[in-house]
Amino acid sequence: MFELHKTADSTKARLGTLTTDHGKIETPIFMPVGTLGTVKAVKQDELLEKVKAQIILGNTYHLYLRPGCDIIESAGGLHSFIEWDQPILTDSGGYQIFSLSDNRELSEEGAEFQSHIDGSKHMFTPENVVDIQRTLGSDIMMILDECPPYPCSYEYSKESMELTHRWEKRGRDAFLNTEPKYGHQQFQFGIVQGGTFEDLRIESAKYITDLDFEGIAIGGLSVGEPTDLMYEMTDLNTDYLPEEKPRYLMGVGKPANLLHAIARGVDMFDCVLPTRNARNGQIFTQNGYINIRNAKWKNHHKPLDPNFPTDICSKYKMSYIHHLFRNNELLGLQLSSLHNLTFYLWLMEEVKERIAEDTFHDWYKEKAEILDTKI
Ligand code: PRF
Repeated sequence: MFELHKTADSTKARLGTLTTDHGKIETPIFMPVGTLGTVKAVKQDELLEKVKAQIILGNTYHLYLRPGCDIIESAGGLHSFIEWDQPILTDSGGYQIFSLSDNRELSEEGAEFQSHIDGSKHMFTPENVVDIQRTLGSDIMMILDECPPYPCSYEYSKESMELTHRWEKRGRDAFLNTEPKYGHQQFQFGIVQGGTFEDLRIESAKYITDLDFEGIAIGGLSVGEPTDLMYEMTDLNTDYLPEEKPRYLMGVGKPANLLHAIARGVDMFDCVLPTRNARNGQIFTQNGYINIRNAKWKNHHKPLDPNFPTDICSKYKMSYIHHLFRNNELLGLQLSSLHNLTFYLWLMEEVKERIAEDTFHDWYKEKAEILDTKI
């Protein structure tokens, strides 16, 4: 399902193709987040034709709570329900239980939690999140894990990792003993944990590799640790992951973070940052990022970047976009979300070209610095 075409000369950057029944994904790739079956403020046809998204993300936790598995199943699965005929990856819910729900309780069996919507009680187990994701029908499903906070003691990180490992073994068995529901293949990715401790990260990478998932995610990072530590752990993990499997760094990140992680051997990313920050007025450009709410754009009657093919860059005056934001107009959110995602996918194309031409190494650090600068 994954074909590795190339590993760069002087970095660990890779080119690959991930093949699903809903289409091919050329890596490195960024996956827009559509938690509830919608990438906020962006229509499916725009995602496909303008953003050029190759795969989007959904969340088991949210979709299970609302609208619920019965509705999605009777609609013919998530692809059919949301009218998206391209690949979908669903996260397992482990992470969302920790970040969203009230009163969660972990046991050997699984994670019990109270819905953030109505307080009702639920239990996720390694087995039932496989069943739920079978019902959603995602092309790639994630295993149930625990993502410990940062900072976190060595003892807690170790115990948590060991629990996650036992859950991953059970989840893998459940996957191998069940069938897809809608006639298309599904893959399952494991998740490496281990906090910010080198020996645990190595142990986890080895353990998860042995379970022979179709792909492997690096979890537990970008949870508040210093950026350099995130890069260090990522670098360490990819050293212990098999070459022939796709690697997915969960919940990352800013454009600069993507470049640095790609140089360390990561193939896939997801993050709410481009859409969430778009809604706060942060717009990414080839020369750095701006905040369109800033008063300095009030009288700026020119487009932002005539060379970039989004409406926000080449069509509208910045003063107009600024005006939309100052008045909380919905069009501002739509234009900025569409732009930021288009920018992220454009950046992945730039990366792929440079890896193919062997110029990635000379380009990415300086580019990362530029992209991380406020204009
Ligand atoms: N586990 C899962 N989903 C995630 C994470 C994780 O560790 C992260 C960490 N940044 C984001 N999303 N299941």
